[in-house]
Amino acid sequence: MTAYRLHYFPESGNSYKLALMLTLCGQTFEPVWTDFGGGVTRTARWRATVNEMGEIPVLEEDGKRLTQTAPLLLRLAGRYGRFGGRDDDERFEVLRWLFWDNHKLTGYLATYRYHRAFTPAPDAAVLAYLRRRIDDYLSILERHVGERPFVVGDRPTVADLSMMAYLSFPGHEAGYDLAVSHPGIHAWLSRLAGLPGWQAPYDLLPGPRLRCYVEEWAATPPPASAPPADRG
Ligand SMILES: N[C@@H](CCC(=O)N[C@@H](CS)C(=O)NCC(=O)O)C(=O)O
Repeated sequence: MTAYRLHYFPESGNSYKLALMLTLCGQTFEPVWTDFGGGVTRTARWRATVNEMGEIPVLEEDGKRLTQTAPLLLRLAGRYGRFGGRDDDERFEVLRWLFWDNHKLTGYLATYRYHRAFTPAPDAAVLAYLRRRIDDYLSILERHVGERPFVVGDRPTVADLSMMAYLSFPGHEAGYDLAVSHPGIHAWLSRLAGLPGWQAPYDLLPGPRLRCYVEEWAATPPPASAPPADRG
């Protein structure tokens, strides 16, 4: 049996992809909370000893450190015979959407959400630019999952697990109420949340959390200097 250790931080949707996949495959992992907010992944020491790419998550398999969620999800799918494609066409589709997710959906949404919710003074122009891009990607996803139950046909694959990750955090962080704005995505997320063993991100990824500025502003709006329009 493989012994897994997951280097993560709770707000990391990329970490959630692996934590959820392992959990749905009936595997346990040792959580290794990492001080991302404190900048540990930027240190030369961390990059020399944990991940030369400077990124979270890192998955250890029996002590071997591996990174990049897409190949890791595919590796786990092959190992446990779960959430992979059934034939060449499905495998091609899974890979196609994994690339799209990494480049577009997760790539922009993770950046936007982090800047919007977890930094003290986000740049309104940067937020507006990123939001326009994400709105486009969400409209693509809304159409796609509105026409089929899962990303690749009639059953969930690692493409779903990858694409759902950043959309599964509390809505106030990215500032989308998907039930209202994207009912097809909302229904697709509900189907995935119904998988046996599914858990929400912050339940699966415990430990000290980053300061969430949007949450604080929602509770007590600052009187003098208003937050950027996009973040209110
Ligand atoms: N494509 C990578 C993305 C990993 C990634 O961007 N992780 C974020 C945290 S969730 C990170 O470490 N970012 C650091 C940076 O961009 O400098 C994967 O799928 O593992």
